[in-house]
Amino acid sequence: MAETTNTPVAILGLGAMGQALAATLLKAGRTTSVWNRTPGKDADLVAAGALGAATVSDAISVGGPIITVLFDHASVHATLDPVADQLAGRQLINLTTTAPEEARELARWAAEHDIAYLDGGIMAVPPMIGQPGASILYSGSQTVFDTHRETLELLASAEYFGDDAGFASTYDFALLAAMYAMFGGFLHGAAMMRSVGVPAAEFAQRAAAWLTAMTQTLPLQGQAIDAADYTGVFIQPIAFHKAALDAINRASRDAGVTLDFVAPLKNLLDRQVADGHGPLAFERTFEELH
Ligand code: FVH
Repeated sequence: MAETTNTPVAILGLGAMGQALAATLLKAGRTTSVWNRTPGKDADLVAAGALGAATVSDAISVGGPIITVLFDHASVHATLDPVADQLAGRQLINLTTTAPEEARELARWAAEHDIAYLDGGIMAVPPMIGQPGASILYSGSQTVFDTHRETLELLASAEYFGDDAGFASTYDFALLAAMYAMFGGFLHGAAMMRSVGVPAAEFAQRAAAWLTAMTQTLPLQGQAIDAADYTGVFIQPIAFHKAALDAINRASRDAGVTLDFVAPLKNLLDRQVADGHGPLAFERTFEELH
């Protein structure tokens, strides 16, 4: 049965993200109970109408879905294990960042305790919650997702990816891996530009425009990878990129910048050229990653 606008929500964990989630629910007029391990973090939320709870038991006694937004997998168990019996028959939505196998373990633990489990990967930072652009990826119990979809949409756009509780987390980490590689490349570029007196903030403007333009090629890259067809060289072949990475390495050394970010990619390209894949498209590098 779908929830009503009167369905209460319990938020366990009032770090930066938990506070943003709770504040957004309160703004939407939802009854929200809140708990945090260290007392005192609920002051602003209580002033805004939240039900401050001194214990996890008190927080979940309000009814409705329980949202955990804690530091890590271990802190979810530390918080929920002592109240597992009280959670029987309830619906748990875990927005704590957990590795896929940890999410699957939590789903098994939940099933053993008759708890319906939905896992979520938050693709947003706290100020984005409740704003356009924020998204949360979900997998696990479809019943929980369908029942509380309206509430979840208050927080961020909500998308469901099936009953494998580890799927959303895999997607989350795959997107983060792409993001971190990009951020690392940006830091490397900023270090190179500092050697010629350009401030990082100035470089950032140009890098943002360049990277935005380059991301337009991603759909084509995805198609090449899925087809495992690396003969249509729509950007440049591996040999071209190897030469570019060699030059970037030399330029970086000359600028006194370490090769920590660029060396792994250069090594992958070197290996492929040595193995005779130089004429193939850059995307063939994907095949080296398994
Ligand atoms: N903040 C962000 O930008 C990211 C965006 C993507 C998703 N993440 C994940 O969300 C989880 C919570 O993140 P957060 O930003 O709220 O994190 P903190 O501000 O560090 O707050 C952590 C809360 O966890 C509580 N906690 C820690 N250990 C335990 C424990 N053993 N038992 C019970 N609670 C615990 C901590 O409580 P306290 O230190 O105040 O007592 C905070 O409430 C996280 O998975 C991100 O990866 C956010």
